[in-house]
Amino acid sequence: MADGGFFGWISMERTFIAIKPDGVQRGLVGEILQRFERRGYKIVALKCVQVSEELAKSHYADLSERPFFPGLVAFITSSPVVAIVLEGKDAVATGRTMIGATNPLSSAPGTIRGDYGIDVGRNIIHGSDSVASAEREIALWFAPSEVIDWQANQAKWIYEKV
Ligand code: D4T
Repeated sequence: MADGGFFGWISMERTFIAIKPDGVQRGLVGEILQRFERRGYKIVALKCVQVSEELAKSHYADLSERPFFPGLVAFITSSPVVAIVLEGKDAVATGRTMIGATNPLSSAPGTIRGDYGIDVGRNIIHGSDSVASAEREIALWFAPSEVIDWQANQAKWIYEKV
């Protein structure tokens, strides 16, 4: 990675973020991207995707036995998703913190779900829940050539050491 990997015990990471059909339909893409950009996270991949049933089922494979799975697959394939890879220090856990709890009604105000959502089946955005999930999801959604290594000129104004 651009900066050599580790700052003490906190690592530079990549996380997979998807703005779900409800977030795209409600015109929240710019608003959501702005939060991550302003925080200091770097966009290294971004695209609009009409999700196939195959991709939806692979992405949510861990949930295939859950009663809400058919509805979840129908929802995620119903309208375009904006798929994003963000890079930065502690991107996976901090991304989840910024997104909020799975059920928007339990999400704190100031989080994305806490500010924009109500129902769990319309919770606007997905973020990887671990570094291992992020690696799996990035590989599932993006070809290697779609994920760009680039240096942000402002990095030294975000991080003490670059
Ligand atoms: P994602 O994976 O979308 O970031 O959500 P979470 O990581 O926060 O939560 P999850 O994997 O448990 O759920 C995935 C997805 O399923 C929807 N869902 C979830 C639902 O429609 N009904 C439910 O009861 C639950 C638990 C919402 C998110």
